[in-house]
Amino acid sequence: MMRGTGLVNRLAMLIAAVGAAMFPLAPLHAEDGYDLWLRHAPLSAVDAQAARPYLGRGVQLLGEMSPTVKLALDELGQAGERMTGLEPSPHPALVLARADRLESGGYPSDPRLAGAPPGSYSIRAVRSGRILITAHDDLGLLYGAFALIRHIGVTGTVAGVEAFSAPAMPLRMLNHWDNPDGHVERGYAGRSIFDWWHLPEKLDPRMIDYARANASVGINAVVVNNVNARGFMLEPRYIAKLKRLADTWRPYGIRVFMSARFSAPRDIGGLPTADPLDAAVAAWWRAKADEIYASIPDFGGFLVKANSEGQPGPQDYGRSHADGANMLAAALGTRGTVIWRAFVYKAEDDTDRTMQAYAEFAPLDRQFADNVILQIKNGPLDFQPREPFHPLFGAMPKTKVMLEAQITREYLGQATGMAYLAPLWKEVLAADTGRGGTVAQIVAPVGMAGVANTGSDRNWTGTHFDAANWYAFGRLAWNPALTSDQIAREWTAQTFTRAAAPREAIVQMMLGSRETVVKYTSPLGLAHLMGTGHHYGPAPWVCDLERPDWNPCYYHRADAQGIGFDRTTTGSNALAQYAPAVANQWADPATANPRYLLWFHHLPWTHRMASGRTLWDELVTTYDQGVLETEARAQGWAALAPHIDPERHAAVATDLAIQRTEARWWRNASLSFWQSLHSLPLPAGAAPIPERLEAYQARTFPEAPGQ
Ligand code: GCV
Repeated sequence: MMRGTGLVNRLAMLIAAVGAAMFPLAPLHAEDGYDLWLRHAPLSAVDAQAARPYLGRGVQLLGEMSPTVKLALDELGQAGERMTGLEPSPHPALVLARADRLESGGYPSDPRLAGAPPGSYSIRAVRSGRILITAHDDLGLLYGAFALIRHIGVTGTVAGVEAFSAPAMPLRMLNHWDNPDGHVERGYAGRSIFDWWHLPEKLDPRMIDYARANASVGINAVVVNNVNARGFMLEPRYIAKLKRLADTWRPYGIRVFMSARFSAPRDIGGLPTADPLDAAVAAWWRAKADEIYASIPDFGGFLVKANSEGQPGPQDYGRSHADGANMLAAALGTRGTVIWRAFVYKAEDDTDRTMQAYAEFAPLDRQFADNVILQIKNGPLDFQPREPFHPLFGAMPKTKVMLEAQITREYLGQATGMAYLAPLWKEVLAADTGRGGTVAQIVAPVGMAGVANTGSDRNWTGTHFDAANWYAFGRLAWNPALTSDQIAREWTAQTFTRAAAPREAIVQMMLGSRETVVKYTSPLGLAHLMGTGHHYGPAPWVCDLERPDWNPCYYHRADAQGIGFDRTTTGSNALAQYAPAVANQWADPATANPRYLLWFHHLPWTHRMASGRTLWDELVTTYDQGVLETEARAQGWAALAPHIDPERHAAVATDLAIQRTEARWWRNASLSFWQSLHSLPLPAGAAPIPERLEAYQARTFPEAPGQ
């Protein structure tokens, strides 16, 4: 029998603790998840009385009423009604004050606000039990209101609410891979939330709830369409649709951006070329930008995927990425920003795919215009369950760079089970590049983008727990120093329960959940082992796709003797793209962190690991731990039934049961394939593989979503 992992043991203890905890006092009714973390669950009678003066509609305002301030007041009103269930207090004690109006109310200024970035706010306790929310701008007041609501929502009380908070990054952005026909590329939560067909006349109320959710965690920019863009979305009818969204979201502090297809001047402009150095092309983009700004004065700019996976780009005309980006940047001028993606790799280039973006872009440092941002995925491959950080971070000190993370779980189980991604993003943000700071420090002057996981499903994200990833993305973009635990605790208290024992049990389940997925899909630094096209399920055997670097076998390089991609000096030498101090940490398989072992090294199956096991036995053990952890999580959740409303409890139980099945499938199919190469036996005590390899290979999923 497998021994329980630390996580499994912790979960077992928590199950026992939850079982012993008191049953909730209030009856739990079915909830569908639509309200996300903004459901404002009722406070206890005592807490409601205490919170009443600080929530509700009687807030004192020092400053002009504006659409954004009105939203802040409405949010406080709504939160007050739902959390306290009481009429507004006859003695309200909350003051919302623009910093320039504090004096008129006789309140002291807050020096921390001087020079603070837009959206910053302070919350202070002032005379006679009052709470004062101050900001330089209206958006700061809205963010401050959400912060107060969050604090009460999480803790049940206003005590300890004092805070000063400033966003760490100016751009906190969602990238939607939503197509105009409603299909979402890599979307697992139904159809697109954007109803392009009925816009601009008809506005789905979801567009308001979406903006509320974003603003509540500080997200301030949205790219509404897929980076695999359609040219026609730049036509006037789409600009009118976009304007409706921009007008709706403006009071929430959200700027709209569009993905632009580089060949648009040809596709819809009637020009024979899209060459960025062609004067007519530049003029076309300039006119297009003018047209957009005439409708949307605060339009954010264009996101561009160029010369990547078949998308058009400047290289089609022998020009560089900088030529392409700068031409678009000139069209926008000081009005907006071009966000240019660094996700490029070529079929005809047989260099290690993970090295191509660095090779392409690092020499272009200094060549990009001021209003160009290079958007770099967290790792050099493609949003795998685990990758080392992208070597471009820190390698382009003269270029504005931002981080691109994926909230939708393309490679982490899609919308089944649980995979809380804050630990993944924290791992990248905290990585020391050895070239001027951590990834967080390098991107902080610019920002972070997350590929959205929203869809038309009633709960927005397919599974209830995927909403935690949306929430965590926003919170980390606001403050990358927050810990994964803190964020999970906040989200859980607001989404499920404030009661300590069940809340902690849920937090523990969340914290290890991404690692569990790593263990049963891509242990010890393996990557890109998933099914072709839909990227669902295991397919390490695939080796016949037209492009070598689309094949799992390209990445694992397994044969009878060993497994892993040699990226040291004896192999592709991708290590050389990192700062020497970083490369040195990973260069020696004996000392490299096992989490990146097979990413950087090709090793014999018999390689002795630090644990004393052979590499093969270690792989089996890790897959098995992953399986065991999915089982422990399902059991842990079952024990929470008394504390969670039945509708959401049942939905999550189903998700976790699916994940348990998928974990076994990944384990069995992968081990079966590795074993077919080397014929080594499973270590003693490991469960036999129930089916033949051919049976796993024969599974097909033409209906899998998100392709
Ligand atoms: C939008 C991966 C995904 C593609 C995605 C691409 C990208 O390859 O599978 O669906 O395309 O990344 O980030 O551009």
